[in-house]
Amino acid sequence: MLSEFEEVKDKAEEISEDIKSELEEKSEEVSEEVKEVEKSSKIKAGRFIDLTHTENTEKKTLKIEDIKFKEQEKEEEELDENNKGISEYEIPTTENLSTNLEVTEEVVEKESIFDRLKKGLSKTRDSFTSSLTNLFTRNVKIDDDLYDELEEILISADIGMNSTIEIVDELRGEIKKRSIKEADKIYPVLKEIMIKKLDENNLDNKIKFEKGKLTVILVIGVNGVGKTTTIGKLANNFKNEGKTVMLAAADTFRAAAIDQLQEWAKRADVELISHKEGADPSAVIFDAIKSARSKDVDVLICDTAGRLHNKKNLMQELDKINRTIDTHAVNSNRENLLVLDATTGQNAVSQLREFKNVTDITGLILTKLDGTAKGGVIFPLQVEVEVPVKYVGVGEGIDHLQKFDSKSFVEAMF
Ligand SMILES: Nc1nc2c(ncn2[C@@H]2O[C@H](COP(=O)(O)OP(=O)(O)O)[C@@H](O)[C@H]2O)c(=O)[nH]1
Ligand SMILES: [Mg+2]
Repeated sequence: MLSEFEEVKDKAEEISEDIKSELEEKSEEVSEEVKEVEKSSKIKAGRFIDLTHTENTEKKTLKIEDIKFKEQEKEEEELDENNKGISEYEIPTTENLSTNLEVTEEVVEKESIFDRLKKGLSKTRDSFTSSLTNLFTRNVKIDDDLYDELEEILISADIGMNSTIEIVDELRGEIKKRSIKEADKIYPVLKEIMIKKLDENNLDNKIKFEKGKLTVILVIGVNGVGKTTTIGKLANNFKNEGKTVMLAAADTFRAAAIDQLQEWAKRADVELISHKEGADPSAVIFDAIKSARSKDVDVLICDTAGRLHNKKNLMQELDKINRTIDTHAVNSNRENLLVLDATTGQNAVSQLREFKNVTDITGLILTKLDGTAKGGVIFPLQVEVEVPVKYVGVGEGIDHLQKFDSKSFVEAMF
């Protein structure tokens, strides 16, 4: 019995040995295969890392490739050394090179600005275009029902009652005049009319600048609309245009407001004039004007506090600030820009009316378009209250402020 057991045990060990050595052999084969695959994929893909390989393989591939690149770089350097002094070697002229670069940069820049606007308006577009497409493809006939439904869609996109009526009336006229019979042909005509509407009161939306003359921009608006953030972005924009910029921290209501503007001044790399919390805003602006004048600054941007709960208070403060600028920055270009938060929809329209009653507004900046489906509010602001939008905010970053352009705006809405 015992010997039988021993025999079985021996046999089992023998089999186990066999399996073990067979496994070892197989594993060696597989590892060879992996190495082969690795080698060929490396050759095919250069610096490409095959993610199906293990982490170790990745590191190894990178290392080998890095060495290869270093060697290549060395070779190129040596070649450069050898080429020095060879006169017939054709080098592109710096003139050609820089024009080419400018052209490419311009194209890239234009694309990215529109892409950013398009991305910023994605919420507005999503709700707006899907209902429009639905309407125009569903209704093959152009009749009163279609126009009624179109009015509803425009109003629900915050375009406002009066602007909507004006747009739809003009559309009816154009469709008749051009003898358009199919609903799906309405789309481009609607776009055209919307652009025209935005242009009516926005032909001149440039900030006034003149060489050798100071431009003073007063930025106003209720709390939280994005004044301070917008000033940071504006400073960056102007600086990129080659202008010298100074900021005045005339929102002295909270210390945090001054710190926040200081942070933006640092980010945009421009100078800031500030006093302590609670100081007279007009005194800050007075100092800033003096400093801007002595340093030949092109543009001074003044932040203000946004308390609207007491209209009389606000009016008095704005009056005093305006007088300070009028008296001490004589012969300067003036801009009073009202910042409005697009996410508040029709509320932004009431804010514009209220501010317009207490002070001169030369232009609007509509912020937070990236966070709302209410981008259509730009229509009542311009068409009904007749104040041009000069800039739009499409995000919190320093590059997220764009000059307003009706065509791009409408294109991005659709
Ligand atoms: N998403 C988004 N947020 C913005 C934009 N502009 C400002 N904000 C945010 O709005 C908040 C209030 O901004 P702030 O500049 O302090 O407003 P102020 O009280 O008017 O000075 C901040 O969190 C900003 O980051 C914008 O265009 N898009
Ligand atoms: Mg602020």
